[in-house]
Amino acid sequence: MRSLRIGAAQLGPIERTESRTQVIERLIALLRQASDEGCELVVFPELALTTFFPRWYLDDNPTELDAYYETAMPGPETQALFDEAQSLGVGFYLGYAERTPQGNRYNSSVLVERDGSIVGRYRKVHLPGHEEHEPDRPFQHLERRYFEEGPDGFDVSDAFGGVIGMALCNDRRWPETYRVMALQGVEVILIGYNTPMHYAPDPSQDALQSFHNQLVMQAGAYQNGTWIVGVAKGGVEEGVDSLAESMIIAPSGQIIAQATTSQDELVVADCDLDWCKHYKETLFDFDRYRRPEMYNLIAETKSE
Ligand code: CDT
Repeated sequence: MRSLRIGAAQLGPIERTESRTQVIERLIALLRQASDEGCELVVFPELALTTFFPRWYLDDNPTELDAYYETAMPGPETQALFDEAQSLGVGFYLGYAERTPQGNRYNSSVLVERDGSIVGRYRKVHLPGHEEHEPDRPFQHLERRYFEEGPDGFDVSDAFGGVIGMALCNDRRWPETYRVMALQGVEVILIGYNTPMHYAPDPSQDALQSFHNQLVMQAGAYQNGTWIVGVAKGGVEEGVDSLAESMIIAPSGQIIAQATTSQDELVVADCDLDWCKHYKETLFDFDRYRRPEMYNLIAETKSE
């Protein structure tokens, strides 16, 4: 048994006026609680340092837009989070908006080991939403305007005594996300998300947000024999209601722990990484049963 105690550190809303320092105080409070409860790895949401700014068309306010991105990780404000985590001996996953020295903008995450070193970086592959202002929507989803598609794919890291992978929000809806990491032996996939309850292009999906969240992550876990930790920034943020329901899912596909509020909340589970073998070495023994020569279309073709 290789047991890793993981904390899913769900966040409630972050208002537009909330400073980085205020948000980081909330993250540190969750980190301390996680440490008190014996967690070795804490998972924060996507874009965890600010309000979900893609909901606004900000061309008239480039100063505000620029301020949402981190130009260094750790940077002047996030250093306090790194320092606290290192002194507690707790590692973490953190989603944030990245601006590189070359000026590229990505929706990113980092994986930080218990000694404070960054052992993984991820740039969101599947960017949802739209590029242009669509004033008829009640709110925007301008990820495709404010970020570039991540160019690096899905790597995994040998860390925390296992094989750890990262994804962000919309990635969890795509089976390829999980499978590409499973083919590299992933044992835990960390996924931060911001999912508005209202989906303007097809509101018939609104009532299904919770179901779809569970459906994709439980299927991803089971079909790939991996743990999945899905962590929300939920609740009503600047008038937009977003799904909470952060959860930790076992390789069996079962939900082992789940948040009960839409606020800052820590959900803890002991994750036996050897549980993955039950699935990877039997029903989903890839080496024995997969037929990649039958799947060429998946890698060669974008759509019908
Ligand atoms: N952040 C993110 O990727 N959210 C999307 C919202 C739906 S597309 C507008 C998601 O897949 O949950």
